[in-house]
Formats: sequence, C-alpha cells, structure tokens
Amino acid sequence: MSFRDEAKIKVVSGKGGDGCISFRREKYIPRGGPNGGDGGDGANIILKINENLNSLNIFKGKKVFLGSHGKQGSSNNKKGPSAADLFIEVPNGTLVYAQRTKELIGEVNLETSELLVAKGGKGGAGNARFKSSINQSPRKRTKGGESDERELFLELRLIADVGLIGLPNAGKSTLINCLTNAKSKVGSYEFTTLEPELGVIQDNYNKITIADLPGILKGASEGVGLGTKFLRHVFRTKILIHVVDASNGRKTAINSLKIVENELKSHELDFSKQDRWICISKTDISDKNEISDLVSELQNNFSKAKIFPISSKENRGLCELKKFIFKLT
Ligand SMILES: Nc1nc2c(ncn2[C@@H]2O[C@H](COP(=O)(O)OP(=O)(O)OP(=O)(O)O)[C@@H](O)[C@H]2O)c(=O)[nH]1
Ligand SMILES: [Mg+2]
Repeated sequence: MSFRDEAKIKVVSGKGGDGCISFRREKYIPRGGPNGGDGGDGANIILKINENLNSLNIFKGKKVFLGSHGKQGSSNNKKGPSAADLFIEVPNGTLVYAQRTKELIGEVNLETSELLVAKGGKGGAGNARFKSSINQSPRKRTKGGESDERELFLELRLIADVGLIGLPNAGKSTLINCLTNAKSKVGSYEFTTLEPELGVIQDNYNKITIADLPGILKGASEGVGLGTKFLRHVFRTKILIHVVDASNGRKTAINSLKIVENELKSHELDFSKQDRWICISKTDISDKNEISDLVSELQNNFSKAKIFPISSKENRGLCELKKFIFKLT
C-alpha cells in the first residue's frame, strides 16, 4: 500500500436526545407534577493520537465517521443516556484543516493528544425543568441539539528527530538501515525510495526517530523527479543530515550539496533555521585525498555543519555518528 500523507474525511457528531414530557401518575395523586427527564448528549468526534501509526493509510477505505445520538429522556426524571464519544486514531503530527476554507483547526501531537473536531448535540431539557410557581404542569421541553457536520482535510507531517536528505543514490537508505531498525529499500539506481520511511535507533535511555526521504533532484521544487512535497515530513526534525556521495570526487560532491540546498530554499517551508550535518558517504570507494580535501572545503564553507565521513558498507564512522545522534535528546 502506498504511503498516504493526506486524507479527506467527513465527521458527523451525534444529535442530542430530546427532553421528555411526562407527568407523575400515581394512585390518589390526581395531578402529579412533571417528571420528564432530560435527553442524553450526542457523541463528540475526537481525533486521538496513536503513536504506532506512521501514515494516513487508515483512511483509505473509511472516510465518513458518524457519532451515535444521545437517547431521549424518559418519565420518572430519567435522563436519557449520552452516547459514547467517537475517537478516531491518527498519527503524531496530523494537522487538521477545514476542507473548504483550508483554515487550520488544530494539530494532533504529543502535546495535544486529543482534538475535538465535532461537538455532539446537547441533550434537551425534560418538562420537569420547566415547573415554576405559575406553571405546575408545563407541557414544555426542548429538543436535543443538532449534530455538527464537518469536512476535514488531514495532512500528516511525520515527526522525526533526524531527517536524511540528499540526491538520489547518495546512500540515505543504506545509512538508515545501518543505524536503525528500518528496512528501507536500497538500489543502485535513482529513486529507489519513493516515500518517507521511519526508523528508530535506541539505547538504554533514548529513542531517536530518523526519517529517510526520496532523493531530491535539481528542479525538484518545480516538480522534477518526485518533487519536494515529502520534505514537509522533515520540517520539524532537530537536524537534517545531508548525505553526499563522495565516490565521484570532491567537485561533484560539493555541487550535489548545493543542488539540494537550493531546492530546500525554494520550498514553501523555511528550512534555514534547521541545523545541518553532512555525511560524506561511500568513503570505501572514494579517493582518500579527495575525501580529506572535501572535508576541509566543507568545513570552510559550512562552518556550522558537523561533518562525518562514513561508509555504510564497511561500517566506518557510524559509531561516531550515532554518538552525536544520541546527544540530540
Ligand atoms: N560502496 C558503497 N556503496 C554504498 C554505500 N552506501 C550505499 N551504497 C550503494 O549506493 C547505492 C544507493 O544506495 P541507497 O541507500 O539506495 O541510496 P539512496 O540515497 O537511498 O537513494 P534513493 O532512494 O534513490 O534516493 C546502492 O547501490 C548502495 O548499495 C557505501 O557506504 N559504500
Ligand atoms: Mg533511498
């Protein structure tokens, strides 16, 4: 199943139950007072975080969510039962918009783990509530509140600590597979990875999530290759690791770095404040002198970026990289 990071759904909360009109009828009490109970409340519709979800694929088949109605009140001042709220589970980082106006309603994440998206109708008042000194036998009650119907647009921004970016074939998926439990597809051709993949790296104290993304080509911001739409999934990572293939020489490596950075700049989201690390990949098949020249050139040009020469194939430099990744928490 392909990865879905957008979904359109319709949610309809439950109606409130009507209030009841009823009078006490007991032997020897000819004109018993009103005893109609209130109606129960209709179901609220609530989006709720499920941290095990990583996509909006759950909405592939089901797109309409109906809450149950509250029950009517009944005699003897019995309140009608309220309907149970309807919880819809969504992944961490789900943004919720009104479909028509695109207005942001809220976001489901670790801080806001539940978001009310359609309020259930209130139960109506039974006639017992309308008794007064001038009206001992009210025939008045109120109806339950109407349901609330909303068309929502959901957009997922995966929440990861680290994002891997780079040209296609740079070695991003090989790296995430070495660092984490991910099983991202690896291939010697471009665009092996077609959708974001998450992996988790863990020690006794910390858990870090890494996102592997499809490669970015020159012109991606204008739609070349797979475009840059998926970049939103690494927008809130603590750092971006830029994976640069060193095996085609220093110049090509620097050039590829510039291409990817330019595409980031053209994106609607502002990536300029996110820290960058640079992984110089495939050092096992790269010229040693070229690598050391590349490291110094990068250090001069990107003084703030940490630089890690690595080889995922020969497990070089990965311990050092992991050490810094764990320091992120
Ligand atoms: N020699 C060597 N080859 C590597 C290394 N890392 C990755 N490769 C190879 O480089 C090719 C591309 O690797 P991937 O990990 O699929 O690259 P990617 O950046 O995920 O590529 P896309 O998903 O297409 O963007 C594969 O043939 C890998 O086996 C490395 O450290 N050394
Ligand atoms: Mg890949």
